[in-house]
Amino acid sequence: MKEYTTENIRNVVLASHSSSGKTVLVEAFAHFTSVTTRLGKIQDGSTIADFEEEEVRRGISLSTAVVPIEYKNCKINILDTPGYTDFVGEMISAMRVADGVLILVDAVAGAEVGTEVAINYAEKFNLPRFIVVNKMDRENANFYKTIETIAEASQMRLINVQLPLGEGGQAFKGVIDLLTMKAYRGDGKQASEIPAGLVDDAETARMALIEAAAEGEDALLEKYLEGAELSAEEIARGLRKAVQAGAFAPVFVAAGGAEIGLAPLLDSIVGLFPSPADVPPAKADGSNGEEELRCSDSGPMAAYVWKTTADPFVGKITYFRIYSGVVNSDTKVWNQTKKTEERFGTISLIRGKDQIPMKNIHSGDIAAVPKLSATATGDTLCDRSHAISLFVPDYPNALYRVAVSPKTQADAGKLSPTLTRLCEEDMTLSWNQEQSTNQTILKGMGDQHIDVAIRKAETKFQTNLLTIEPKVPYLETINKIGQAQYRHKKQSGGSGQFGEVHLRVEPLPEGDFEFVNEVFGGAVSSSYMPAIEKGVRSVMKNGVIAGYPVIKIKVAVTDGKEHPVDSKPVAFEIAARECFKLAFKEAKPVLMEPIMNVRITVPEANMGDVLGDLNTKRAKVQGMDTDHGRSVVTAQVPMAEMQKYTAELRSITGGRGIFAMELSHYEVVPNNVAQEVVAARQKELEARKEE
Ligand SMILES: Nc1nc2c(ncn2[C@@H]2O[C@H](COP(=O)(O)OP(=O)(O)OP(=O)(O)O)[C@@H](O)[C@H]2O)c(=O)[nH]1
Ligand SMILES: [Mg+2]
Repeated sequence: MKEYTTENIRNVVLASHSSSGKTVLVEAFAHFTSVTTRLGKIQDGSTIADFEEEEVRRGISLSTAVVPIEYKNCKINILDTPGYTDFVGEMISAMRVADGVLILVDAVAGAEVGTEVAINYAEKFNLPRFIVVNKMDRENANFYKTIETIAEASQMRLINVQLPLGEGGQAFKGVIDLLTMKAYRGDGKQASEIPAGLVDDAETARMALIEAAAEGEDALLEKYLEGAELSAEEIARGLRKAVQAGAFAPVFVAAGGAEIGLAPLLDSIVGLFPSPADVPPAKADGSNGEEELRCSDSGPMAAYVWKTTADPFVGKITYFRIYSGVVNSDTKVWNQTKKTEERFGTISLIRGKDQIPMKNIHSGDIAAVPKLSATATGDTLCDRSHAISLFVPDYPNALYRVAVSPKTQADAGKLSPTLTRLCEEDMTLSWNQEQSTNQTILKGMGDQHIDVAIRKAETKFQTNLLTIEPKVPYLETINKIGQAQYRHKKQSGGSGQFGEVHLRVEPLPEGDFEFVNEVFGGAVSSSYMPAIEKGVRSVMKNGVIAGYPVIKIKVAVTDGKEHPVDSKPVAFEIAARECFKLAFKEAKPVLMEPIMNVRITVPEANMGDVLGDLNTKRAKVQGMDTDHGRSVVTAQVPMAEMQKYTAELRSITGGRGIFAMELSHYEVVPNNVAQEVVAARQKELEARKEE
């Protein structure tokens, strides 16, 4: 591919509800612009964008693919994002580096949850956006009804730039372009006259388009209001400005799968969307505060890493977008986030799974480089002598948790490196070792997200993992004072063991653990105290009543006995362990559970159901509010009740609800619940014994 400079680049994201035809539309663009000689199909797993094994298997996109195409002396970098909500992190990363968004809407289904999500993020990132009413060749496709659903689902102003030439099945022949007032049949290479029956509709729609275009520039609006006619050039200019300012979203018509409407849509992508040189300068943190980076080859080098892939065969690939300056192959680049130098080998443009090696990449372009050692998604790469940081967007908190364990011994050693590499690829996936439950926790956006990660571990990294619902990290403590004594004695044959310990345990409201020696008159030498403390601590770690760590306790050694020959530290350690268990059981032990602060945001219509559901969850509702027309509930809910909430809220709200959650504090578990937890622990211990 030839080198394209800033003015001739367009970075465009395709975003929508799953199955609106993004991947197929990219395929159609690629075919139309002669990247391929055959149109790939989702059903055959032969598209450029869905090349990963899991994408082919499931028939949906799971990560963002970059497909650059060349059209009318421009390079359009198309970023095909997944529409399924679990993978929204991919869409966020793609929008972070795009200059325009195409929001596709299925012409039969109309606006769906994913449409709203895509529109909301496009607004958040302040990106100019097109609406594409797609799949117009489906039976029952309905252009005007689809537009109505979009208008209902968002506050966005919509202006038709095209009208369909027929709709539904074979009847959909092409598009009428209101700018040129021509009809474009099929892929749209050739223009023809608008059929007589549709001229009136087209004239009316064009009036609205001209009025909207006039708003793009004060001088044009004045001229328009004075009743003067705007030239074609003026209309195009006004429209371009209004779209780039985000004043409204122009509406287009297409059927990617039938390769209809491609040329007029590409013309508008090139003509209406900004090049990287046209967008406001990127803001960056420099050594002297905030800096503005104009996108130009002559500026200081600055690039943002928006995607990383880890593959055992290809190795690591780092995708970046340049915000200023140029990037050349075989150079050294400074990673300001990690404060380290990285060696760039051959840089490539990426098209699906293919790499196209390039010598230079110009300002504003998107490219990739293999085998960087320290760089991760979200990092800024720049010139060491002009160090700056570009912003990292907010990603939603991943609240769906599973506990993972290796399937076999061979998998055990690969567990942590595999999870680390999977999480490196994905800003919404993370893992940690939960100390209190001794489980490895994998956190993601939902069951599909976790499922894909587990499959990738298996196919890409040959690590087989099992998943179960994670244990709630309960804690054990006591409510009153308890005392006990225990003698450990083994004096038959060989060297003997002897140690006797008396302990008192007390609740410790402030602080987690205190250990004191109250032995009077030397019944137990102080040299045995460390062994006694060790014994106590080992039991505290594993719990007494239900296997959870013990906290908020004071332990006093009050008395004991030792033997001049047979006493040794290990004997006191064993005695202390047993004694502590007895004293603990005497002291009215209780379980403590984590209580979460939860904030749930849902459409007003779902509020009743959400509250009803919270009622069954031991929740304490703390407030209700509205925010941008949506209802917000804040509540404190035990973590044990929130384990499956990602899926539950999705089903209550049809995917329109979101929630955030963080640990507030620990509280005593009510008796009936505690009994169940203790019983589960007993069962687990018995099962372990049988093994
Ligand atoms: N009739 C018709 N079907 C289409 C068209 N475009 C796509 N499809 C079909 O719709 C399904 C989904 O298409 P995709 O391109 O995978 O949709 P997507 O938006 O990429 O979906 P996600 O990757 O899940 O977000 C596939 O079965 C396609 O064959 C179209 O223009 N007309
Ligand atoms: Mg797709």
